[in-house]
Amino acid sequence: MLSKKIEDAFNEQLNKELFSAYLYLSMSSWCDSQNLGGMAQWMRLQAQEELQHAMKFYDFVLDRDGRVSLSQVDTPKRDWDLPLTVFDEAYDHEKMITNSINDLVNLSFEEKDHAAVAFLQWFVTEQVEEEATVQRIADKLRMVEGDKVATLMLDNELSQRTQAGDEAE
Ligand code: OFO
Repeated sequence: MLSKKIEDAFNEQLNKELFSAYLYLSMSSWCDSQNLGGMAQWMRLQAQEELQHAMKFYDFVLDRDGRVSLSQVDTPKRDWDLPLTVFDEAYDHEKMITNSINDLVNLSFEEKDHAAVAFLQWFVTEQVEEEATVQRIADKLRMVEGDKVATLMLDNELSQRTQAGDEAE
């Protein structure tokens, strides 16, 4: 059984993961509008991965005999000036999510909820990967800034992503 505090915090995180999916889908549609199909594909798969994260929280709350409580998902931004801005903002977003996961771990320790602590370890590790991956792409975009051919080559590289799964880049 979940404490009320843990139940509320996990439901809040479920909402944040759904917002992440919304944000990345919006970023995908913007990339598509700029004819950057590889980046659009990468972001679309990232959105799907965020839905998988949301469902992990959903299932955990149900498995612990808690109540899932869905709340309104914020409207994501829809326009950016450059692909670099998109990935820089994705990186900032992931840092915010990492802080949020760390807060959940702290709360789970306070509540002495060992199952929650164990569950969250997957997310602690996942966030290292989430930040590193998106930061690497942003750094490459910074290197090629203004070079259209190099940007298209990077776009092509990102089109190689085929999975939304946890092991996909
Ligand atoms: Fe769910 O990791 Fe990104 O936001």
